[in-house]
Amino acid sequence: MSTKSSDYNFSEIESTWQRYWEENKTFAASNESDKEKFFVLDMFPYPSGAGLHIGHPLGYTGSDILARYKRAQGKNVLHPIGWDAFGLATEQYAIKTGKHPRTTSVERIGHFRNQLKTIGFSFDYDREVDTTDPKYYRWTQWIFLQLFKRGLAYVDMRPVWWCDELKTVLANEEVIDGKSERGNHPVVRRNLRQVVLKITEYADRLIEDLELVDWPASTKKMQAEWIGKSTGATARFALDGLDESLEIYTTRPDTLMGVTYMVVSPEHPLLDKLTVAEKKDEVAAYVTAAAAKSDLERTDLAKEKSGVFTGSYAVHPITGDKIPVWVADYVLISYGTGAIMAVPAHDTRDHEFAEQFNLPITPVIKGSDEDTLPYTGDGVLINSGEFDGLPWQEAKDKITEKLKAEKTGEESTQYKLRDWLFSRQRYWGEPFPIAWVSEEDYVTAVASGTLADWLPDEPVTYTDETGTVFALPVPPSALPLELPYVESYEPAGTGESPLKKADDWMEIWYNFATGAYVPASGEKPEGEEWVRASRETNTMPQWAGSCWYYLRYMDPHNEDALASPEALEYWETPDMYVGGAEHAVLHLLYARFWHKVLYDAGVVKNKEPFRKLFHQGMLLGEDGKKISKSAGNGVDPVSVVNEYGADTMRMYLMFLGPLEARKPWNSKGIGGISRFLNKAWREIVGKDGELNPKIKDGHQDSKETEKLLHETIKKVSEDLDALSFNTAISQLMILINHLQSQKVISLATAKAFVQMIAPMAPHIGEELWSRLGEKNSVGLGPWPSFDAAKLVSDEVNIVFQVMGKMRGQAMVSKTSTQEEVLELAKQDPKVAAHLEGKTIRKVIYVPGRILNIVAN
Ligand code: ANZ
Repeated sequence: MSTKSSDYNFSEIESTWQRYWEENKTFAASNESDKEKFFVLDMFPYPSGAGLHIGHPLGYTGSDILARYKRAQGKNVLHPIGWDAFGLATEQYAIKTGKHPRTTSVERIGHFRNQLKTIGFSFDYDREVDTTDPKYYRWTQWIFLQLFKRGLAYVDMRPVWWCDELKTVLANEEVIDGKSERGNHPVVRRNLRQVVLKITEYADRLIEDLELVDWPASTKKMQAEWIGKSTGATARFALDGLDESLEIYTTRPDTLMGVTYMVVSPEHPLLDKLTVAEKKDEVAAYVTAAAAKSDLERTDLAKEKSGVFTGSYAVHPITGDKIPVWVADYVLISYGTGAIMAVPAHDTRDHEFAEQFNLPITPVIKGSDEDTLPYTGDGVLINSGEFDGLPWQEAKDKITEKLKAEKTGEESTQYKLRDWLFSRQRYWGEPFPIAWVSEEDYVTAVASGTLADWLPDEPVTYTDETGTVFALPVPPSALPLELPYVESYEPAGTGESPLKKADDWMEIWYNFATGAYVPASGEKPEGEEWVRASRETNTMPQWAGSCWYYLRYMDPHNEDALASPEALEYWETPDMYVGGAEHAVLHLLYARFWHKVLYDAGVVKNKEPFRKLFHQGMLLGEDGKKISKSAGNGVDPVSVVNEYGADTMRMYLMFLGPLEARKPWNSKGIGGISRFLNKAWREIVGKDGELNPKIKDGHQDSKETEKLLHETIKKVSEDLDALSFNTAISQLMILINHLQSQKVISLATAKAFVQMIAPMAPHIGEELWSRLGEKNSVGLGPWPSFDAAKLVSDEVNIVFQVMGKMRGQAMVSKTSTQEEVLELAKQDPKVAAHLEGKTIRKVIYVPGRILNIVAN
């Protein structure tokens, strides 16, 4: 199949081949194949209102080239796409347009799919997943039950980030600098009932197993730092006049003798007791002010320190000295114990604080005579009584031992990682597959044995002023628990989910054995498995669906399991994952956590989900600034496709620079790629639309052409493996320029050239391939191979010397004899000039290098 045009009519060619791929399912991956598999995964898009932006085709083109290249090499390639359609983006678009999120999602997905199709990605569209499809989220809920039964889910009142504007709770990761990541709105702390996942239980494995993956070092580092494992000691300071002690966490127990004050965070449970009567008002005002600040603002070194003395004193565990206790917001409740021993001589923040409030500063570590305070380096102990003279590392152990002996402290390991706040007070998300029942009904359900495989050892409970309720898992056979249709899905702004309005779904008579339910307003059905229950009003966050979608691609229509064991075994995990570095922590950490839970459940066989990761760099606007609506510097991929064609856009995106580099779009350069593809076209297609007559089957290409062709095959293959597309394109440009300069080229060479441009510019690749007389898709291969022997030229450069001085050089055949080379040298005018009137006494010939003539 091909078009008939004699000119490079990209729009006709592109739509022709897109139709061909669709009709022939050219890119369908098979679950029953003897071929070696290759799984190339893209971070799937959330189909927001705006449609594709230029960042999508950037990464997607890179992964598509790899997928097409591996397919041409004969691999069974899985290159899927799907839709991350739950969550805030869709819901906000729905609220803005007044269309239900369900309608909106379907529409947006259709729009995204159509747009992607115009770019010619080799996705297997039969394997599409949509996180909002009950057939999909059935398994998201099933994985939640796996977490639930392992005791990895619990419910708790939590101080959480609340955004008034978005009317929702945000995860720590969604808050940047006191503002919501999405929309940049202010956030405050608020106590709300939340579902929380114990990701902290996996903290060590999440650090250790980073060793197993081939990821950018910076991303691994960010994950490790996010988990933030540190070792130190906790110490308990008695509180003067109170029956309690204040526990602190320090990474520097060696500095214990340099403590000059203590600090508790504004949220610390002991603060009220610590605050003396005359300080109450001041402390209360301070606490209110701190609640409005983000952790980052509070701990920012550049910010001025603030705090209030509580009026109370702690007692030093070794010296017995009285130490003032302050409240200050640079100490966070969420880390360590929420209280610190302050050592202003050796900690930067403490030093700033002490200077500001005129608190004493006692150096206890001496590095050299030139120490300036705060001194944070290593050294030996001073001003530390019995510990004086000890090197600091040793002092850490000694002091910790002493605390331990006196039962006022011990070693401690802390993590920055917090449990994962896994609920949103929103409509557009997966419902939690649990039902809240009374203790009595819970006991009945447990005793019935019907849920034996799905109950946690410790019941998940929640207590408020009305009493305690117990969470029963929905039996997996009753999944999916479908999200009820509600007319009004706008967040209430009270912290209650709009689901609360779905009365007949929320308040129910519930059959714990089957998961069946009827509205609580009706009559209770017969049978002891029918109990009064309430649904969970929260829904899961958008991260849920994206935690495991790569597994569903392996077997997307399976109704009995998230994927069959055979499919999981065959496809294992993606061989390459391409996506933005903005996901370095959140999505990539959450997905790793879930994968490990599935590993523990025996569902998957690999410890890590993404063995190899590649981040495409950020594409900036033409002005070199980050693309944003407000800057108006966006690039619309659809209009680029309309103007230049998808192949030109794809190639140009890859030619802008290394895929991983951050770089600006430049509309001026695209003409160069357009000319390149036109050149390629002209080389294959003659003026009359028939094959260019310069292409001759069986023609013997020149040595030079052969060598360049084989060099190009080698380089392009290596570059595509390394995702180094810009250099591959440069090499293809060199080749096409050379081919243009030849009067005749062989059919084989023309074919190899087309095979090599096809992964990058697939439509023109298919068209030229068919013009060369081929019947199958070029995408199905083969991939040209190079002959190493052809890479080596049989000519070498020989330097001519006369009396040791260079006088000329020439390319000569490797097999040339000394006599032949000497003849050649004598014909060189410069050599001849230096030999004039002289007699050749001796000739020294180093084959492949030099011919030196001794003459006088
Ligand atoms: C005394 C000390 C002396 C400290 C010194 C540091 C240097 P990393 O390394 O990040 O784990 N800290 C402990 N809990 C805190 C909290 N909730 N909010 C803010 N700061 C807190 O940090 C551990 C150190 O950070 C701890 O060690 C403590 O200060 C402080 F020369 O204790 B250090």
